[in-house]
Amino acid sequence: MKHVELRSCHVRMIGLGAFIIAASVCWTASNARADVAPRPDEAASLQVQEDQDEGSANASRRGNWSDDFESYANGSQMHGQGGWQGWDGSSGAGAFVTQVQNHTTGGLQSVDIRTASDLVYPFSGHDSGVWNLTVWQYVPGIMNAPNGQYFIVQKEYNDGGPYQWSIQMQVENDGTVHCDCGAADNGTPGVMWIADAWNLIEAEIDLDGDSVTLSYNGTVMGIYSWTAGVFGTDSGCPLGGCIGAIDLFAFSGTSVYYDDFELTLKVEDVPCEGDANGDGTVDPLDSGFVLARFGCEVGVGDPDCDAADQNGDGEVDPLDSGFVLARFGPCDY
Ligand SMILES: [Ca+2]
Ligand SMILES: [Ca+2]
Ligand SMILES: [Ca+2]
Repeated sequence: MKHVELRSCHVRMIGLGAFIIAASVCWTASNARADVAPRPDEAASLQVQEDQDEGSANASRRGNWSDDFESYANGSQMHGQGGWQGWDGSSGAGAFVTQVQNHTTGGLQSVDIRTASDLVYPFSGHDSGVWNLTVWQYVPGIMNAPNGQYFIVQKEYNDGGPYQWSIQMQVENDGTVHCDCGAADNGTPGVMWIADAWNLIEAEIDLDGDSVTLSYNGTVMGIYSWTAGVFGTDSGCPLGGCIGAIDLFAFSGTSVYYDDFELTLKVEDVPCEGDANGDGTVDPLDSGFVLARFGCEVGVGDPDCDAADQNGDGEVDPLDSGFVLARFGPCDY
């Protein structure tokens, strides 16, 4: 179990929802558990492909998601659709479905991020594993965004806060994309965006190893700590990190389009079957661990009892002893 505890402060101008503040920003990262409220809109669209593994202790680690904007009415407001919302729940910070651009094979639509847009997709339950996030971003050559257009992933997002930014990329009028990779304005050289074309943003987010690798059109722009992130308030997540929300922030710029979001679990932290005590080997100690917990109540907050239910049937009994016995040997991690 990893423990991370860091603290740092920055003073800078930051985009915060639909306005700018000069802020002295301090953050503390730790592996203290946060109570991240489930968000009722997560399964609201057919485009949301939840891949829950029912009955598994790892169910919350799953939650693959994609959105190609094809299931919404052309011209409709994304606030309140498909799990999307304006920043802090404000409909005024929403964005509209458009057929001006599309990336989806056989599709017609994307989302138009412009002027007041500050469109958020909150997640929940992404608290471990390695995740790939990809999205295509169309930048018109005539884009005019004097303060940049922002692609953001929040490690923490809650309406009204607290928030924490772990990815922030700025598309600039001068033809470059910059990132706050690991720190605000850390001087990372920008890469060129391709005008009047779809540009690929990729992030590999390793919640177990606490790192993120951020790329633009295949060029790695930064590899840095996910929990240290960029700036904001960290109220903690299990196992060193979580994925809070995507945020598409126009900052008063003209249109930039996004399409074909995909968030996919790449590596799951698969537990070793039979290793009830978690020491990396399945042996008589595990048999004893299970035996000592025969009859305990599973699923009420006792992690040792839950671990003793090795076959996942909700009881700790001789079937679990047999399950362990059949797997004696080293774990094959
Ligand atoms: Ca599309
Ligand atoms: Ca063991
Ligand atoms: Ca059992």
